Amino acid sequence: MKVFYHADCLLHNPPFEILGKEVPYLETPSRLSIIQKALSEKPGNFEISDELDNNIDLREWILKIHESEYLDYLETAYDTWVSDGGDETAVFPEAFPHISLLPKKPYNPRELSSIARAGLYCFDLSSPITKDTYKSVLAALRVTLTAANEVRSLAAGEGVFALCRPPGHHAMPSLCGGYCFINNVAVAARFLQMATFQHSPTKLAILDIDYHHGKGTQEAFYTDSSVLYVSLHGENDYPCRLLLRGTTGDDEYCAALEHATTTIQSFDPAYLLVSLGVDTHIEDPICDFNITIEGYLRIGKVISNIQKPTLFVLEGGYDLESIGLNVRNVLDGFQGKNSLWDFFFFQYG
Ligand code: SP5
Ligand code: ZN
Repeated sequence: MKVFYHADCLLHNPPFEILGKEVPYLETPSRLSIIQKALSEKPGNFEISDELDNNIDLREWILKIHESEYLDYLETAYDTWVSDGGDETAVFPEAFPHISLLPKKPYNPRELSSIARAGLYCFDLSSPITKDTYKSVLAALRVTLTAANEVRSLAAGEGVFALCRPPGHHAMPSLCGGYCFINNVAVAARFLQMATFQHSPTKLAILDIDYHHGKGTQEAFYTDSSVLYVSLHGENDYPCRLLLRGTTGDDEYCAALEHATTTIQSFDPAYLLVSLGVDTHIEDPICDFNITIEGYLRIGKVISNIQKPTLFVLEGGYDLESIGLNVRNVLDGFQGKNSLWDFFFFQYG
């Protein structure tokens, strides 16, 4: 399987976030390096490339999902913040301007103070903007769209992986949050539809297996019957939707996933996009599911039953001990390569 990756995705590195208290930033660059290392241990299964398609006009495609005012904010937020006297570490919201606090008349958002803007375009305290954040955000999208270009030449049941960060599925037209800034998968879906089939938007399915609900992705396509969004996520958890209970383990999860794959098969999309989060793992520091390392092999196998050209894009997953194997196992399970056997032969063969 081809894997696209770029070192600029490592640049976004805020020192902390606030989850009730100040904690080290969970969505850390080492997530990517660890996954890259795990994939490169299997050179026969994964071909990693950092040669990205520099001809893609990212702005053009971002604007299919996001507001230009918001893109303008992401690009200028850090410099404005610092020149207004803000801390050089990162743009960090300290006030969230509720609609009742905003001017009644039409106003130019650029005229708001940088503190007001930081809270206007962000919904939590997990998504600070550092000097290099915008560069990483663009790199993540370029990795994703380069991989999307590749998916067009794949056969049914083959896949390509966009190994990138920051993730995207929480990002809304004018809002960052949940470690997300630009909705990589949503932009890729529009890119695939419009660049491939300019005249008749072809059906696509997005399967979101991150622990969290990808509200940004869901809303982008809620009224669009050409894109089916299916998400398996934890109930009563951030940002609160329901499906699977907190104790969900491999069996229960795979049963629900099989249900999802049946729905997708009957929709019969041209391509499948997978929001690949492994924060469903039993040791994940912020999530409650109990998926095991071996469970991810099964998950990959179930996804392969959909038998479509498939674009995997990285979302969450915060247990640094297991993240490499978890991601590799989904992709190996999808490719019909059983890492358990490899492991066995490595240990005892
Ligand atoms: C892409 C992605 O996975 N973003 C997730 C962002 C989650 N941030 C909020 C974490 C809140 C943690 N609350 C712990 C509740 C445990 N049940
Ligand atoms: Zn998540």
